[in-house]
Amino acid sequence: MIDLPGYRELPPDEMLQQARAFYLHIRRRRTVRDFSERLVPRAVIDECLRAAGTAPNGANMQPWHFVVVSDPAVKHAIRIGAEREEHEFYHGKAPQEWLDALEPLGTDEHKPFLETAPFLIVVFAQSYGVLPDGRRVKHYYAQESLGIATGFLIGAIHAAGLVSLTHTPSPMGFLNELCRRPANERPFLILVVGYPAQGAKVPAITKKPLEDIASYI
Ligand code: IYR
Repeated sequence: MIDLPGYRELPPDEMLQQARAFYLHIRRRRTVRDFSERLVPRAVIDECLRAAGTAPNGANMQPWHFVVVSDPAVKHAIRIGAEREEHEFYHGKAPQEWLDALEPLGTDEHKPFLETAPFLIVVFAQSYGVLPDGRRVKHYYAQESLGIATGFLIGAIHAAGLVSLTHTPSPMGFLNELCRRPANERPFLILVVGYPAQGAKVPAITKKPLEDIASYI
């Protein structure tokens, strides 16, 4: 055990100020579907991924791998694979109730952003680890861990002044081959990252108020 590194207690007024400032910062984040082609420095993505890698996770197994795709040929192949799945989803697989729920978001099977945006971060969850000698290492709470790490990643991208879109084509099996990832890894989601297109529009949606999402007992 070591001393808690870098911990700094805040006086109550500063604590409230910081909590409020973070809320005001994070509530400006919006999921964007209209991306610019503008390039983003790779060093920025590196820092965002480092932030994601600090996330709390099951037994500190860090059961994740992030594949950053900028190669236009791979992005194109991902778009083709995703649009094929999405076509099925929007034309038969999805129940009407689900399609109705998506209506306000204006989504459809066309995913041009998978090619327009400079970076796609394909997030993989490792269901188990593999030692150099081939033995398997058990991973715990991989889904929860990945959710938290992806949250950190989305927050870091927002803090860097970029926008992102969580895209979850399903099934996503084709991503293992395209991203050259092994069988112990499952695609968790694709994070589309870049600048918003000029005049990018987002749906007029709101978040639930505090009283509706939390209670104190
Ligand atoms: N994966 C589909 C459908 C979709 C599902 C949910 I839940 C969303 O919040 C948004 C979209 C698509 O990407 O279009």
